[in-house]
Order: sequence, then structure tokens, then C-alpha cells
Amino acid sequence: MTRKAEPYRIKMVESIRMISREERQKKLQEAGYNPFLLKSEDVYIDLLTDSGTGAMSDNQWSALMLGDESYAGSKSFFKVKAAVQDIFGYNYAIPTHQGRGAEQVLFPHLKNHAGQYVLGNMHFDTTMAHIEMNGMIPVNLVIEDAFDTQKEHPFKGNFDLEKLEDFIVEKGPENIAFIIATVTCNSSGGQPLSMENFRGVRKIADKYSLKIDIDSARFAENAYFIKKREPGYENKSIQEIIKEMYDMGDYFTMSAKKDAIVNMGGLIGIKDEEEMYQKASTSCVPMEGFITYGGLSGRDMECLAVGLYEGLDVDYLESRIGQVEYLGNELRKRGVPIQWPVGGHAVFVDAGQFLPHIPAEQFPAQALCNELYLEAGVRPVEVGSLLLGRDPVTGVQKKAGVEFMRLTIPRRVYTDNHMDVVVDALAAIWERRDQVKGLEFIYEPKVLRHFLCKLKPIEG
Ligand code: PM9
Repeated sequence: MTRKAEPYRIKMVESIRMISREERQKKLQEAGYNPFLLKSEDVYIDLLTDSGTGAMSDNQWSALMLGDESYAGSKSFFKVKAAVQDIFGYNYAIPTHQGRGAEQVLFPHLKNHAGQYVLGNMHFDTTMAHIEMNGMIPVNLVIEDAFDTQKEHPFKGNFDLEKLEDFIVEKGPENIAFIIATVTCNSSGGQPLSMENFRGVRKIADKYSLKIDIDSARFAENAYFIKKREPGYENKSIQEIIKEMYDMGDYFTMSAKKDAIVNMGGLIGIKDEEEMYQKASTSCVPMEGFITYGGLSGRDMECLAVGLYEGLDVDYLESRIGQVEYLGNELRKRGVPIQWPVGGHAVFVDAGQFLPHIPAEQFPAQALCNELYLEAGVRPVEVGSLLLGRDPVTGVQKKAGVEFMRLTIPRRVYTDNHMDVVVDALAAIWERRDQVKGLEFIYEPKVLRHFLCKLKPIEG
């Protein structure tokens, strides 16, 4: 087979620079050993997130000039709505400023009474926060294999269907608010959900008259994995697979900053319930803005309408997922333990295995993030016990299933040379891993603490 390169060429560049190790040490200390608090100009390769960090295309940038900034009835909104109807087969679309905007508008209407459970494969942190802020209880029911990083499983985002049904029976369907299927499942390593598993979730939902919301940040990457890994889908187009996936849902909430490749944007999709659309519309006005812009400018919506389609291009998806796989494979060759197989948007390093001498309550993945910044100016993000937080009732620190350090790859931004820098840096830390120290709090916020907390290394 002829080797393939990226299906695009670069028209504009943005300079980056690496500051000295001494400067990095100083900047990290000032940031309270929390990479979220670093200035981006002090970061060489930024792998904090793939959210809103992608490079827009020439078509998106030129669409921006067509933005209709009318307060009501903007032409740009109707392009987004048409894309949602065409791609997902959902009748109603409400734009929001980002994914959490969609959650804050829709979730209150999915609850019948306080204390209801929301059952997911694995909830993303801000999603979990919105569920809790609305008086509901999030429960993760992903398969056990997701927590064994070395175990080969093509769909580590799958629900444990037995646990899902048992939970509904035990608590009673009247105590379940809704089911949320996150595609791909970010918190288990950008891992996909199979169509077969999704069908099983739908069957259970129908049996107990429950609704399904699809957390859709990485819907196209999930479809690509189904095409590549699930028998019977190899000859289906990405669009056909997405249609089949979304047949399984009732609503979707989407951070469009990921697979729709925009720097800002979100969406609510409602398949066919006019009443739910009316409820969500009524909440959207005071929370996000009028229903034909919902927190976005006309130009943002133009870029979104184009990006929703660009994210479906199979050549782009092959190159994108290929780059993530490349990074994962190279790290594995150097002995670095990662979630295997590699997921969609990031390589998840198993920091618990990398730094077994650091206990969960001293945040091994955060310690590794800091070490990687010191080594080569690379900024990853912690997805482990620091992010998980404390039990809201007892205040006891919870222990993550796996202590992940996420190397998140922005779309169409970095080359494989950048990936090689990351590999060399992590391989160097691997050689002296026993010298890395755990962390303790200087300042710990009550909610979503990982964004703003301050820490220091534990001496001794
Ligand atoms: N995800 C991420 O980096 C950005 C925020 S935290 C640095 O992975 C899912 C599956 C997400 C997600 C955001 C949101 C919220 C919902 N679901 O950030 O509000 O991965 O657009 O989306 C981030 P917004």
C-alpha cells in the first residue's frame, strides 16, 4: 500500500518556543504545580486538551465571513440546523456556547425528582458536575476491562449491560433520570462504544421506558473506530454509521470544540419530541441566548456548519487517529505503560504503573504531568484522582480506577516531529522514574478543584 500523509497542506503557521529548564521550573512553581495555571506562551507543545484547539480549514475561515449576526432568525443558524438534520437525523437543534452550555440547558428537563440516578458508561467531569448541580447522582457503568490498561479490547467505552440492567432493577426505573452514552468515552481513554453495545443499551432503555442522551464531543472518532474494529461495518460510510448510532439516542449534547473542529461552540439535538424542544428553548433564552444563536455569533455558527462535515471525512479521520496511534506505539516501544489499544483523541499514560511509589492521594498522574513539562515544555493533563475529587458526603479522597496522564492531540495542529519530542521526553523520565515525587495541596477549591488548585512536591 502507498504510504499516506496528512490530507491537507499548511497555509498559515503559529510560532512556538521552548523556554529554558530553569524558567520552566520557575513558571511551574508560580503555577502551583498545576499545568492549567501556566501561561500558554510558556508551553512548547500543548497537549492539555483537544477542545477548541484544532486548526480550522480555509473553508471554515472563509465561511466565517458569511456570518449573519441577526439577533433572531439568523441564516447561519439554519445552516447548522440543516447539518444536524442531515448528519444525525434529529429534527431540532439548539446552539450553545460550548458542551457544558448544552448540559445546563437540557439536563434539568430530564429529571423528574431530586436524587434520581444518571447512568453512563463514564461521565466526563463537567458533565458529572452538571448532573450533581441538578440534584441527580451520576453512576459509571463502563466494562471492567476499561480499567486494565494492558488488556486488549476494541471497545473499552462499552457499558457493562448486565450491571446497567441490574442497577435499574435494584433502584427501580422511576429512580433513573436518563442514560448518557459518551462517545468516545473520554474518561476511559478516548475509548469507543460499539454499535452492538449501543443496541443493547437501547434495548434496556426501551424495556424500562428510559431516554438516552448521547454525549457527542467525539462522535465522528467513535464512528471511525466502529468502521475499523466492528465486523460488518468495514464497508459502511462514516455518515451511515453515525446515522445508525444516533438512531439509538433521543437527544444529544455536544461540545462542538472537538470533532466539529471549531474553537468555540456546542449543540443540543432533539430527535423528535416537540415538547422537550419547547422546554429546552425556554431555558436557552435566559441561560445562553435566543434560540437561533444560543451563545454563538453568526460567524461561529457558519464555521460549525462546515466543521460538522469536515470532521466526517474518512481520510482526515485516518490521519488524525493515525497520529494518536503513532504516539502510542512509539511510547510502547520505549516501555511506557499506556491505555491499550490507543483511543481517539489522546494517548492515556498509566501513571499508576509509571510511578508505583506515589500513592493515589499524592496524585501520581499530576506529578508526571509536571515532570513532562519540566523535561521538554510539554503540557499534558491529569485524568486521575486529582480530577475525581472527594466523596461529597464523607470528604474522603476518592481513588481513580486508573491514574491517567492524558496526552491530548489537537486536530490538524502538530506534526509527528512534535510527537517524537514527547516520546523522547517521556522515555527519559521513564529511566529515572523513581526520583519523581508526589504532591500535596496548598489550596483546594470545593468544586472541580483540578482546574484551580495549587500544590507542592512532597519533600523527603
Ligand atoms: N472536554 C476535554 O479536555 C474540555 C474541558 S476540560 C479541559 O476533554 C465530554 C465527553 C467532554 C467535554 C469536554 C464536555 C464539555 C462534555 N463531554 O468543554 O463545555 O470531553 O465544550 O464540553 C474537555 P465543553
